[in-house]
Amino acid sequence: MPHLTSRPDLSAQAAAAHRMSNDENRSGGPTGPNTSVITKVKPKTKRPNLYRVLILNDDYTPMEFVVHVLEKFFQKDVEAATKIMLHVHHHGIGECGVFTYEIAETKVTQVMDFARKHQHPLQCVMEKK
Ligand code: TYC
Repeated sequence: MPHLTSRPDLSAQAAAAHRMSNDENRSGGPTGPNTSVITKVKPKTKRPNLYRVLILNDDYTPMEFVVHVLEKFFQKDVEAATKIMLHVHHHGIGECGVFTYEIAETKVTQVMDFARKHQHPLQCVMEKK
């Protein structure tokens, strides 16, 4: 239902201009300079850049170790982890997850440190999506 007011229905900007043209709403007050500022609110939510974290196949890292890595650092259950591990075993590379830059970087470091600690050559990298 249209609301009843003293002025006709104006767009938001026209309404702002109308308000600012009133003496009591001018920027300098009733005696100040007759200037108006019309601001437009712009929605500014930005989507973050996303990065894939990938593991690479090699001939030496035990399959069970890779499954363990996927469970420990990527919250995969045994079934999902095994599927990813076998994909990497057969295709050479595979995705562990997609993250913002800092999280992806942390995952890569955690996996590389863990592999090194256990003396496995497992490689983990990130790439921008
Ligand atoms: N190819 C390894 C093997 O036969 C298993 C493996 C899978 C290693 C995935 C790394 O990212 C990897 N033991």
